[in-house]
Amino acid sequence: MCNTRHKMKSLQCLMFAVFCSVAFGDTVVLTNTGKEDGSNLKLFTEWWETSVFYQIYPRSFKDSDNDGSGDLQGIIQKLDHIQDAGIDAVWLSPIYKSPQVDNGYDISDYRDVDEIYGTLDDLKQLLDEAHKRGIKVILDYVPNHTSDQHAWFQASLKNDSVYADYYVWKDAVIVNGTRTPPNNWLSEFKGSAWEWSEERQQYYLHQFSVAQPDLNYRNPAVVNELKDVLTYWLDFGVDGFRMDAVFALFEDAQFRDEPPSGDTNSGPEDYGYLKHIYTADQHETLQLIYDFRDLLDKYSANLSYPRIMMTEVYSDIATTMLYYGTYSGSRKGAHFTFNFWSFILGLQKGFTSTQLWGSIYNWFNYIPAQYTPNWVLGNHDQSRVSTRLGPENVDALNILISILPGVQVTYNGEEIGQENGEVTCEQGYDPQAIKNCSTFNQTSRDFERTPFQWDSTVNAGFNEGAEPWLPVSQKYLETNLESQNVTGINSHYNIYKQTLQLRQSFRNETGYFVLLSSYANLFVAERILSSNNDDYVLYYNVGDEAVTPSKYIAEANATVVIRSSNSAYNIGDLFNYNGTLLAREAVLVRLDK
Ligand SMILES: *[C@@H]1O[C@H](CO)[C@@H](O)[C@H](O)[C@H]1NC(C)=O
Ligand SMILES: *[C@@H]1O[C@H](CO)[C@@H](O)[C@H](O)[C@H]1NC(C)=O
Ligand SMILES: *[C@@H]1O[C@H](CO)[C@@H](O)[C@H](O)[C@H]1NC(C)=O
Ligand SMILES: *[C@@H]1O[C@H](CO)[C@@H](O)[C@H](O)[C@H]1NC(C)=O
Ligand SMILES: *[C@@H]1O[C@H](CO)[C@@H](O)[C@H](O)[C@H]1NC(C)=O
Ligand SMILES: *[C@@H]1O[C@H](CO)[C@@H](O)[C@H](O)[C@H]1NC(C)=O
Ligand SMILES: *[C@@H]1O[C@H](CO)[C@@H](O)[C@H](O)[C@H]1NC(C)=O
Ligand SMILES: *[C@@H]1O[C@H](CO)[C@@H](O)[C@H](O)[C@H]1NC(C)=O
Ligand SMILES: *[C@@H]1O[C@H](CO)[C@@H](O)[C@H](O)[C@H]1NC(C)=O
Ligand SMILES: CC(=O)N[C@H]1CO[C@H](CO)[C@@H](O)[C@@H]1O
Ligand SMILES: [Ca+2]
Ligand SMILES: [Ca+2]
Repeated sequence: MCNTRHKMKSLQCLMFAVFCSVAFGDTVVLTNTGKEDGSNLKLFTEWWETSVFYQIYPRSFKDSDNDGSGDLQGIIQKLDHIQDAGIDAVWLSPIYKSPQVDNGYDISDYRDVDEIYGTLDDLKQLLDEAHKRGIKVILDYVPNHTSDQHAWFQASLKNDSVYADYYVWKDAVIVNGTRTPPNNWLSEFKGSAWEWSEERQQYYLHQFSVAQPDLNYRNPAVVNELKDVLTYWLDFGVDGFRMDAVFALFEDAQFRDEPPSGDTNSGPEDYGYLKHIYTADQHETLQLIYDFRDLLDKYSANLSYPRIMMTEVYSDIATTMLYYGTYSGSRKGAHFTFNFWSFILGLQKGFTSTQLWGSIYNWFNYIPAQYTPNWVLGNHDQSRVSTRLGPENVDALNILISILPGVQVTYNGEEIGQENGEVTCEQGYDPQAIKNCSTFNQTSRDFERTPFQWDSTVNAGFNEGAEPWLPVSQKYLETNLESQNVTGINSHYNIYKQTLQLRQSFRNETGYFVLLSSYANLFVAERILSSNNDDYVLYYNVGDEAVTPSKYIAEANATVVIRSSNSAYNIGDLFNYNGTLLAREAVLVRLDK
């Protein structure tokens, strides 16, 4: 096993790692495409493979007309910030026409923009302005269901000859004279997944809220409609899609009851009560994802760069990988499927160096070599990383995911270390959470959706003073972009920006080695560029006590390139292996040759 001192090991250890099995925390050699095989380096040639994607939550980003909600013109006003940060692409959470029962995840017209956000013309302008700055634009795509206000559903209710089978309708089962749903399936929002329609005299399926009927993907007309929607937006000029909740597209054709999960925390009405073997990750769902990919590849064939898709799946890690495509690579799926495992599901506050190691290694261990890794710290459904893992870890984590190979994803606000906001149940909008105020603090996703903190003016510069749809966090005077950009040489934002700049030089690499090590509280990630042997090493003290790197690592001559905001090092300093790294301090060095 590879217990050589860090500096010595690079190449020797590479030879070793191919042959020896890896124990948690040991130095492990990886490549950009996966684990262990150093000879199998791949050049990332497509734009998205090395891009930084920035998720914008439009309603909370920037309110241009002071009506309380962020909008497309607001995003246009802030494109300079996105460019300044060094971001390559943005993806917008849903902006489609919607009754907003579920914050835009209930769509009533797939081809139009909701008036909260603006118009199709505004979106066109946003695309033009972004493209002018070299920034690509990804739209959310919500195929799991429509709004019950959607014209298709309204027609389906009436048994319209064209739309009758657009949704999943089933007859009631009469038990002892009482009407009951066709099976035991549960909604993610609690209770039966079936709702009786007096009008149609049948039940319809809704895996989410009653107002979000599931589309019937077994009807080829529905599949064609949804493919047409993709083509419509591609023609409009978007660069790709982020596909929401795709695990739930198909259900079992025989509508079999699901077995109990055995989860003792779930009551019989709770989604977790059943094991979702007939409503999630169905074989047909994967085939459809692969078909969507074919559509994108065909569409892109004559274009100067590929249009892409990314999928949102919270399945187990082996199943998640199937959304990238088959293990053999015979069929491709998403360009990438979000890695929620490494930094969201895999880590908790107080994590150890070895847990961090394992959390990253896990993704490399499962991802087939032909697919591109991706690294995600947070999103609109998760407590902000600053709050979830601690603000003192934000710089280290931003630097870390930037030097790992592949795609980097930033949720708006992570670049300034924004923490969760303060929202009461009465102010909240998260449909599941506001149903029960006594559990709102634990369940609401409103906390991570409060307005972006731009500066120290009224409402943090989100707008001109109108009451925002969700309150601006009280922490905005301490944490805002302007103060970090202007005064903070060593601020979260400047560290983020420096890291993205450095990342540019990793782009055209024919491949590189990544080494992960864990020595007590000291986490080490090393990246060696193959073109010029530039060797970058991140030393990150994950613990609460100071550590002396030379206790674990042989001395070298190394220059500090980037460091966390709690560090006493300056850029350009010689790194002192005999000195101490403070608790949560992270220092990225380049080894002198
Ligand atoms: C940050 O400051 C620089 C230099 O003054 C300026 O060019 C840039 O636009 C600022 N960025 C933001 C997001 O304010
Ligand atoms: C139907 O009614 C009979 C007689 O009351 C009872 O034994 C049986 O359990 C009932 N079946 C169900 C499914 O409730
Ligand atoms: C609509 O069609 C379904 C399936 O054919 C049928 O069961 C139902 O009774 C019809 N509803 C009405 C109101 O005609
Ligand atoms: C791409 O270009 C080729 C050659 O001009 C043409 O035959 C083909 O139809 C084009 N494909 C698409 C999807 O436009
Ligand atoms: C709300 O949550 C509390 C705590 O879990 C529970 O006791 C109560 O029954 C819930 N109320 C409703 C209406 O579901
Ligand atoms: C929710 O959190 C707020 C802020 O910490 C607190 O004031 C409130 O009492 C909490 N509500 C409940 C029901 O726990
Ligand atoms: C990477 O390669 C592409 C294509 O050869 C080139 O356009 C681009 O400028 C290169 N980027 C860097 C950072 O060298
Ligand atoms: C660091 O550089 C100095 C001056 O060039 C040299 O004498 C020394 O041996 C180097 N140390 C290491 C560990 O390479
Ligand atoms: C660091 O400590 C080692 C062992 O105590 C010593 O040999 C070395 O000279 C020290 N290096 C520096 C730069 O002080
Ligand atoms: C993973 C997930 O639940 N995705 C979306 C699918 O639809 C529901 C209901 O609209 C949304 O809440 C989810 O965000
Ligand atoms: Ca507005
Ligand atoms: Ca479905």
